[in-house]
Amino acid sequence: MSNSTTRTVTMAQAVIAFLKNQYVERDGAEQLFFAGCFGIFGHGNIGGIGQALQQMPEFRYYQARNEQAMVHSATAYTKTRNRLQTFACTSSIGPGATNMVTGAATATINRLPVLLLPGDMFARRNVAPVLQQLESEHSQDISVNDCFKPVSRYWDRITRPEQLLLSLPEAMRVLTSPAETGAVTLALPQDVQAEAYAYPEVFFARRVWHIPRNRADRQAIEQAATWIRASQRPLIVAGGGVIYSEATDLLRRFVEQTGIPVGETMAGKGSLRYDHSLNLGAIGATGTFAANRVAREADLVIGIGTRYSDFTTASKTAFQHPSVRFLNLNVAEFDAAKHQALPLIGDARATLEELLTLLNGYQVEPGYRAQAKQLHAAWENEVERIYAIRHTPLPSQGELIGAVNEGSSADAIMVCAAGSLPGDLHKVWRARHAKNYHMEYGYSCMGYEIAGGLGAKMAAPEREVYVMVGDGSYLMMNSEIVTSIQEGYKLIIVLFDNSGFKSIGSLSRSLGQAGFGTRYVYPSNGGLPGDGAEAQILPVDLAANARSLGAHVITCRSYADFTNALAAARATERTTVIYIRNDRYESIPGYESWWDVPVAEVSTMPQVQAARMEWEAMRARERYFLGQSGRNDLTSKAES
Ligand SMILES: Cc1ncc(C[n+]2csc(CCOP(=O)(O)OP(=O)(O)O)c2C)c(N)n1
Ligand SMILES: [Mg+2]
Repeated sequence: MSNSTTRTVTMAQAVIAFLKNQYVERDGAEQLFFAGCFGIFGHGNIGGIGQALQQMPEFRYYQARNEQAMVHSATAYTKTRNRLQTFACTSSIGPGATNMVTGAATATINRLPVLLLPGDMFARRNVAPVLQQLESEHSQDISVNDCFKPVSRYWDRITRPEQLLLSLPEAMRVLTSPAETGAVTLALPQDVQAEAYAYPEVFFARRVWHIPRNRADRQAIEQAATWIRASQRPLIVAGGGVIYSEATDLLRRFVEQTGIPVGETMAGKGSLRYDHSLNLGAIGATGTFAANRVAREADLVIGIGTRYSDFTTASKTAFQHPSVRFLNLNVAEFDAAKHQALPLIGDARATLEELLTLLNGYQVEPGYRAQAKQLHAAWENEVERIYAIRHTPLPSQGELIGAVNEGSSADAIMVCAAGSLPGDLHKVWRARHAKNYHMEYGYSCMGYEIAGGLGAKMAAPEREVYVMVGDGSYLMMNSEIVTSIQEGYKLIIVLFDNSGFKSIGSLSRSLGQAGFGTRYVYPSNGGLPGDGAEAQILPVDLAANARSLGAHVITCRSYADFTNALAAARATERTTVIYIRNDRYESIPGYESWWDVPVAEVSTMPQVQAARMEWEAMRARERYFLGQSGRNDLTSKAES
């Protein structure tokens, strides 16, 4: 094809024509990168992207109810597909666009690729201010879409049609980069979307983007092997990167050959089956006593595909060995370098493989391996205990989680994001495969649950998807129940109603604040009652709400009702909401860990003063890891 052949199309038509021909390839397997486009039309995109989607129905358009929700669906879709496929999301200008900002942050924080196409103000400006345009006195080059800059890994505004020739390839580079990926935002002025331009035909040719498995620096890998051999108590912290890189089988081999036990982060849970004898389960603030005890004494922490959030490090209190060192394997240099680690910058699977051959013949001390196995077994007993609680009159959240775990098929996906459920699920959910535990806990965004469940189901229609959601999150965003029914993607939504925030209620008590502002109850004596006070709960009927949106609803009153409902939901074709009230106070405890949430330094409330004293004691355990970094260690080796 000669470079001089052109195709005259609108800018918006060019966007869709380009996107529909983008493919990715990893390990020789090729696939389309975009599964289609979610969108809500308004004057900012209807005549542009809307018209282009209508003209090119092979790039499937999906109608969403809420722009934030559609970005969550795209995010969950790509998480389920290990970042090898995603969606574009189109919005109008103004509120439709800014509704996507929270979705963009969720995607970027979780390192998940989504392409956002918000409409923007007129580039030609003569009719400004248009409906929903934010004006500024000091610049005509500002719009609400500038809000996407900090939450996007790549951001551009297309003020001339030909800018696409440079912007779309950049967008693809970032979306398909294992290290840089996240939300990509191309703001599309509504007039320019409809403008025609003679694009070079070659621009629309099929492109296949190779997803690399970069290998870490050889010298660093050799040093890593030396560090592991020198360690007495090494511990692997498995993060989401293990799963995205499809390194789970290799991780199992690595663990079995070396005997090094594993703790799992929120995104990494499922890296190893729950019943593997060297899986210590969840690590950190919401961790198990098994992982947290081993972490406390570990002299070498091997972080694989983790960004070490404060939940993982228990706000820097998890690792207390005086000379603990970190060895981080990560595609992103930024994450690999954390805690002054010896950085292995590369793909988890490729690099672990290389490291494993260097560890031939190496095993941890038998006593250490035995201790890890014993802790694993003790933890399994604790999970059994929690699953067997039969709390009355209202069931406990732990026993209901057990019922879902045991009542769902082994290949199902469980989706969750915020509230008290993530902490409880992190501890006691038994993950049977790498996709079993789908937790959005980078942003812990209330509202992700149902929208995310839809995305997960679209990515894996052959699996049952269980959305676990609290009443607070449900109230914030339940709209995509409608989309699930429109498109025929069945969800099983398990709705736990505890009349407010169980999570923040318990956090509030731990700060000496008695649950203030965390219950869904009527005001009394001129304010909202906290815990303990007599209160009348609000007459909200969430089961009726779900029914009104078209879901099949099963209301449960007891544990027995609940297990029956789970069986009935599996036999149903339609999106089903299982509604149950559960106890606000009966909680799964913390296990020898901590999360730093500041307590008021001075207060007139005695309980707050007491909480502050406890906080100060824990705060003193927070560590800096400031020693010689692993990278410095490599240079001294070269010199000697
Ligand atoms: C969008 C958003 N707003 C606020 C928060 C802070 N927050 C975390 S959990 C929570 C309460 C969640 O309530 P619910 O869904 O009923 O779950 P429960 O705590 O009762 O288990 C709040 C307000 C958040 N994570 N996300
Ligand atoms: Mg609640």
